[in-house]
Amino acid sequence: MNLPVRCRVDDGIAILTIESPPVNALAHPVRQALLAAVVAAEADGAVRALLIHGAGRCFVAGADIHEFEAAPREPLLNDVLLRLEACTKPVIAALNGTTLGGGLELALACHYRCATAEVTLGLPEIKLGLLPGSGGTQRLPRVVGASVALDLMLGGTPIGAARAHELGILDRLIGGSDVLEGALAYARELVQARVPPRRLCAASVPGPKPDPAMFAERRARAAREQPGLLAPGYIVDCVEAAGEQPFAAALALSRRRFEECRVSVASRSLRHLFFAERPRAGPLPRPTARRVQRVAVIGAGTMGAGIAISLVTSGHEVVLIDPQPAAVAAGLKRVATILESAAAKGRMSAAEAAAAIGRVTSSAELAAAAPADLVIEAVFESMAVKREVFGALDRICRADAVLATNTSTLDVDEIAAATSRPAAVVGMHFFSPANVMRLVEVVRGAASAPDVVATALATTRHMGKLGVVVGNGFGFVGNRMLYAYGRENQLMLLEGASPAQIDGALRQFGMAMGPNAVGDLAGLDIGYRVRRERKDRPSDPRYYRVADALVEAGRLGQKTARGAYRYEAGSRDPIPDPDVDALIEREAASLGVIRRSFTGEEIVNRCIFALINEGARLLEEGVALAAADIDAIWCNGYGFPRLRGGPMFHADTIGLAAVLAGVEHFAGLYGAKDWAASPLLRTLAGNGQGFVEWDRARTAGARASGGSP
Ligand code: 3H9
Repeated sequence: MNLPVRCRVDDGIAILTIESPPVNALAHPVRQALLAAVVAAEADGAVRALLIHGAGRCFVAGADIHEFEAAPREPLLNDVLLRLEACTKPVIAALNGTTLGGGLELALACHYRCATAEVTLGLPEIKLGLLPGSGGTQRLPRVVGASVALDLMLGGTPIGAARAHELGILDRLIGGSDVLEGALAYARELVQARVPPRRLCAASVPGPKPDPAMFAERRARAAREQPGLLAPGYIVDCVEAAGEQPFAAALALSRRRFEECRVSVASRSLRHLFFAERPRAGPLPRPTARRVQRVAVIGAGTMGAGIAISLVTSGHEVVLIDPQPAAVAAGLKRVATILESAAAKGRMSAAEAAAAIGRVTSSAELAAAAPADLVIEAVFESMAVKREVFGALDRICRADAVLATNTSTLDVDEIAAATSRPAAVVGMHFFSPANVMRLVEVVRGAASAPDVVATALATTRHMGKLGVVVGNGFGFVGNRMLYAYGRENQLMLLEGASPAQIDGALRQFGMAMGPNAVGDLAGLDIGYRVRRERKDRPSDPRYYRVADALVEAGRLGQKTARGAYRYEAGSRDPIPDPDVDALIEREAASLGVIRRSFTGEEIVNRCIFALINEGARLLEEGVALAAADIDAIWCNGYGFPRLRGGPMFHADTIGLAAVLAGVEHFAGLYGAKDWAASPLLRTLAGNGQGFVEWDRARTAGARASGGSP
């Protein structure tokens, strides 16, 4: 049997190699094997020191996050680390790669630590709504002091080996890339010098100095900056306890606090998103993506320029194409201004900004797309215009080029049909501003070749973005759900809720912005135009009536200082406007809608249940491939609260039976046209299951049948 920890002895040094792909996470079998290997090496008379390292590109990337769904199984990592630290022979951690969370806690429990220069290490537990639960809150402050330890744990951002060496976390930096060779030499030095084991848990090693004012300030800041999470305040408590209580007592406190965080909804949600946001490996080997270096971006507006920025900052060469010379000039200027300002703010060096700017050229001719590996079209959202562009690209582009459209709602198959090579066409739906927003919906058309989809996905990843594969259909996943959510907003406006009341209730729920403020920010004319392009536009006269009336009154949103709110010059703060109330009342009266008052709970339930029900429909139809994909899309593109894990995970949290009851309640009040419960929602609720189980069953089923889910 292959044990996840291998041991060989090299001239008196026991080399323990943790080998548990892909990232050497400290799952139960790894903990068992590590404990056994330490005990055996200590007992082996031929061994004078132990050296622990990881196989592959990680030392250890932490505890196994999958295991946090259940109660911890012995041996607990805490106990393994205490046993390891108690070892009577020197134990050296040789960090060969990424060292995170429980991985760094393991290294801190070792008596000495060395690493190669390219290693990064940190305690990112906070990003999962957790605290370092295996001694990190106790051992790290003993090495770097309370303040730096709090910076590392509350920020969760890893640091490089050089900085860790400066801080004393690493005792030795190893030259070259082979950690083992350098670490063995270091271990022999330590053995020759007869250094004793150095234990951070020893009573002789003091915890950080008590500093009540500093801890109070950190606690207040943590509550302000990371509301809704238990972990930040608990991290401060545990580091404070490290200076006030014996090691064992403070360690026990940290363990209890870790457990409280582990079972919290916020941490469960963040862990769900951690996996939802990993690139989906799928059950089969992924088709190989084509190489993409040269990209043509068609359309030099805000979207085209934003896409170009993301491409050049990730090393691609871009030609920005627009038939209007003034638009090209403005697009190029926008690229340069944004990159220069990023350099001025210290987000990149001036040299990096200059190099990125140097990678973008421009043209007024579509023919400039001829050498491109990938073309991304970002022109006006009109089927006629897009078909014309794709027809021309078909004549111009290389046979192996990937042709992507950035449409947000139009039919990718219809666009592809304008070419003689629909297999080469795919959707890449960027979100605005494209240089900032991480999400890209990669739209798989009926004819899109697997390697074309893989190329779009790989390119988004290379751009540092999150690509989620979705099917073709009006609005794909994100915008189609937005229409259901927005529909309820619009209807409630007619029925008597004000824009500020609806936005306030949804912000209180955790949405980054309310739908009315979002509409004003994006421009109400955009949705207006899209609704007119929509083939299956509902015939209901109330459908987006308020938004249409605002546009028809010239209230396009922030850009005209008037939309669902009004705006003072130079300010983005929405101010409720009695003119809007009057406009809505007029529209309601003309449609015969009776107005009434709303509670915040009713507002939230109508919008969020509509969202969940539509999400379930998208799963049934196969437009969304997984509930986790929907969650990744809504948390990254639409400001859904991460601490609720996305709409589908939130549905699981409140229970699908309760969601179904809510949907049926609204169906009774407002009719089945908008509120017919999704059959999938009904089935899962009936079986007492959630969307997480549905995802799991689909993945397992696909694996068994050798297909993709
Ligand atoms: C912790 O340690 C708590 C302790 O304080 C206390 C315990 C009591 N577990 O991201 P990638 C999987 S909390 C399980 O695509 P990359 C990942 O799902 C933990 N699985 O690669 C993916 O699987 P698949 C603190 C994990 O090169 C595969 O590995 N640690 C874990 O872009 C490859 O991942 C963290 O928060 C894990 N810990 O990035 C670190 N990590 O192939 C979390 C990864 O099936 N991990 N997987 O889709 C990361 O930040 C990145 O994965 C890493 C590699 C930088 C390591």
